[in-house]
Amino acid sequence: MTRIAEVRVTPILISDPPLLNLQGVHQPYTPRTIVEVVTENGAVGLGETYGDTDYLRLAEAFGPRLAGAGLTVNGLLPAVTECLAEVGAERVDNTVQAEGLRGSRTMAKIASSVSSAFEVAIYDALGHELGAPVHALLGGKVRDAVEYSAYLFYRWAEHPEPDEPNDGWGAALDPEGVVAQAKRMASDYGFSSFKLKGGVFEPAREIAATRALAEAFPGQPVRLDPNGAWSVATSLEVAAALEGVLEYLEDPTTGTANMAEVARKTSLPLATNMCVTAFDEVPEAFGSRAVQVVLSDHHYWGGLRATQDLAAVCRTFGVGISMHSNTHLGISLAAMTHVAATIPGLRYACDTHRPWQTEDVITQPHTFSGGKVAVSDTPGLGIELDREVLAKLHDRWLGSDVRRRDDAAAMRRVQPDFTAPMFPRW
Ligand code: GKR
Ligand code: MG
Repeated sequence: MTRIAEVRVTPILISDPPLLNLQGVHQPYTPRTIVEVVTENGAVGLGETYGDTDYLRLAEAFGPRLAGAGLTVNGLLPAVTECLAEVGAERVDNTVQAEGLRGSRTMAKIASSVSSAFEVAIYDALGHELGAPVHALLGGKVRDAVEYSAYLFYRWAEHPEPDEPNDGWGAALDPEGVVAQAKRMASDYGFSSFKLKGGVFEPAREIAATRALAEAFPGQPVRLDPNGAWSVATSLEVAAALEGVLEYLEDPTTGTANMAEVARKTSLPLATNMCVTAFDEVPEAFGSRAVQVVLSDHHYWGGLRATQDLAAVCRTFGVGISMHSNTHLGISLAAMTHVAATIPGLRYACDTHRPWQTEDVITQPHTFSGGKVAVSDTPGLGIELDREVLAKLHDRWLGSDVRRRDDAAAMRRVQPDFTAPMFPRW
């Protein structure tokens, strides 16, 4: 079997619209790391992960260590973890606020997020070598298309500076704006599940927007995710107001104990991508019945096989599974689609930020039909790197000093006294 000849790690900056959340607003440009694993036969496997300095530095340090290795994913995470112990990380923090709305930022999570990019790239390369799609390497698809939800955001029309990217979607700051955004998402992409990112305005305003969505799309699933912004009491008030309206309430409050208390007192299922973000957080959360749906993210759970493992654990405990998303490009969407295609009992449409990205590093960006992405049966992930775009986005990275996602700093350009609120905000 062929071996790995070379690994390339390329930092890029991708444009991002001014989407609002609890911690501020998305920056005009956000970093991602693109990984290429090249085999001795010249097959290229692609991976994508976060681009913040700690992730990039680790990916750059680890990549060359794969030269000469086989196309195997066993042992990858321990090797990346060992490399991280050598290179270190600057921003490690066990509080749930630390990772910009993705739960805590631990050494283990930095390692698994970086390992996942190499794992995906190795699967892609292996698929090219064997002439098999990644889903087949993961055991085979159980569906031909994966359903995604419309990920709705309160947002400004534009970033503050005139020369910054403008995607033309316009502002959405009230129920009418949110419904108009949802209608465009439904007509352009065919989505029929809707998730509103909350935690931006006081709960009553977000309840009104959620109700407006439910009225505009009768019978279609609607979710609300304030990223843990509310106290237990506020969560229960919102839950009472939206019982019968929401499919699930996502991370109303912060911490497993608080989520468990809310879960005990509402009939709404609670979903999370904040209080259960790693395997060692599962026993407490499942034991206390704090969550009814885990939103997996193959980046920070450690890759595609880890996502399948998580799905098996969730199945065992009767907990639902779906997928979380952060700003990402087509390599990650391909990886999400392949792994989601292999998971039995995926009852909820997965999240994706992809419609918000106006650029991609793959030659044929995915299309959504009826809110779904077709599962590719061509070898590997079924995508090809657009080297011209990669070079352009890398040049942008070289010419900029943006080295991490910092929504609070982006918000301070407009509100100089803004600080990301401590939990709970309301
Ligand atoms: O992109 O603003 C955002 C989201 O808030 C993201 O950072 C979250 O991690 O999408 C995420 C979520 O579901 O919490
Ligand atoms: Mg969430």
